[in-house]
Amino acid sequence: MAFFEKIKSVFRKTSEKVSFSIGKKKIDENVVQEIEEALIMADVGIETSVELASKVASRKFLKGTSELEVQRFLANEVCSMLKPYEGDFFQKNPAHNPEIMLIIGVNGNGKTTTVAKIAYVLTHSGRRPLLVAADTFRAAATDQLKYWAKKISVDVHFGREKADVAGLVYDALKLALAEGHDAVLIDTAGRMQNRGDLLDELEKMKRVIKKLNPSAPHRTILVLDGFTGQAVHNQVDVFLNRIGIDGIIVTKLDGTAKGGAIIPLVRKYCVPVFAIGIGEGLDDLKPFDAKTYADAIFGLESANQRYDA
Ligand SMILES: Nc1nc2c(ncn2[C@@H]2O[C@H](COP(=O)(O)OP(=O)(O)O)[C@@H](O)[C@H]2O)c(=O)[nH]1
Ligand SMILES: [Mg+2]
Repeated sequence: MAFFEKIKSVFRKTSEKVSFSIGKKKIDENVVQEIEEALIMADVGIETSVELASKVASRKFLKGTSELEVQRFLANEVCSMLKPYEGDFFQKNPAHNPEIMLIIGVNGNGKTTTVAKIAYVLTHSGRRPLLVAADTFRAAATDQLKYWAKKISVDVHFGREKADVAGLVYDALKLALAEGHDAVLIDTAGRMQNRGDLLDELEKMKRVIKKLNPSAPHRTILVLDGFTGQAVHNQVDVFLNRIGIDGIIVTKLDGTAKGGAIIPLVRKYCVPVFAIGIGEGLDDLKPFDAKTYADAIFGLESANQRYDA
């Protein structure tokens, strides 16, 4: 399946919600209202939905305008809203050697899987990542990362269950330097927003990283679950305020009907979307492309560029 077809099917449930019908009507207040409600249903958020609907109202479409034309108009608007937040995530900055990435987020959001997917992409461009199992909370978490490391033939550094993670990360960074890894991907425990001690631990980990490399972590990545919808804002608030984040990765977009939630999220927090997760496989992490995303949530055809290259 061509890549865009896949993305379009990933967002099918969202695009079904976003749909509206004009028929032979002209685009009057009722149609605008319908568009606004459809956007809200797809988790685009009230403010952005109202804004988009009012753009349709003030555009003064002629009688006989088709749904398709209005969808194209909306997709273009969404694309320009999101364009500034396309991350250059997979670009290597030569000044960062090794490039240290800290992967954080609530339990079950997809951190460990995402670490494996990032490592997979990096190895394909000839890089040598070291995975760090800094979720020592449960032994199973380390096993999960070891499983992926083996599968993609990359090194993994781990410790005992309940081991002090700051010490573990310190050792891992030393090892990465000694063995010439050009990327270090640190997988962390699911820090529930109300678990102050876990957030303290994460802050401590960051301090240790900075001690060894003041410019690191180069990418603190918050992993979010595409099924969470609007409630995701609470998670971003906590991690942004306590830890700081450089960008987000939204996982599990395959199958969710809440795919619109990315729009109000990035507009509110002004954080880039480094990548999106569209499945459980290693190859299911893709760079975020505003046009592809905007076209897909409106169910439009799109010929793209960043992916097809
Ligand atoms: N469908 C789908 N499942 C995903 C995606 N990313 C992660 N998962 C699944 O979500 C579950 C939790 O993932 P995990 O990486 O263990 O989350 P963690 O607790 O944050 O480390 C696992 O069953 C993953 O296979 C994705 O993009 N799509
Ligand atoms: Mg995990």
